[in-house]
Amino acid sequence: MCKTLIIAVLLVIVLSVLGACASDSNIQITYIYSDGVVFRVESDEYVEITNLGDQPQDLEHWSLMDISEGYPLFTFPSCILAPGESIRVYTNEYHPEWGGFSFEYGRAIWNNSEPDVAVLYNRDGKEVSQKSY
Ligand SMILES: [Ca+2]
Repeated sequence: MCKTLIIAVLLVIVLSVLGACASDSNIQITYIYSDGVVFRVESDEYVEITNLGDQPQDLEHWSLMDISEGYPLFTFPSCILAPGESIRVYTNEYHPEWGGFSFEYGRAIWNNSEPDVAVLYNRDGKEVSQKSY
């Protein structure tokens, strides 16, 4: 009886830990629009992030960085990303229909000739997604 209960409790703990990990890894960088049309500053470049899982995820304190350069770094405010939903982090434009996120960076971020690598970190600073183009 007692043994069964302990096993049941352990099972619940293991499953919830696995569940937490799985939900993090379901948030992925799905597209990088690196070659913007806005002359020189390419403010219309963006990185698209999608929730590929079936649970909503709050991105508060998550961050996105161009690790090829080590900057810039964008840190998310509170934002619930619903299952199947995508948001974009623009270089220096605001598009409310895509969440309204921007690096507010005055120069192009994503190199057109030598592809950079974008990394998404969760609130614990752990890498959850990496993508080049
Ligand atoms: Ca570019």
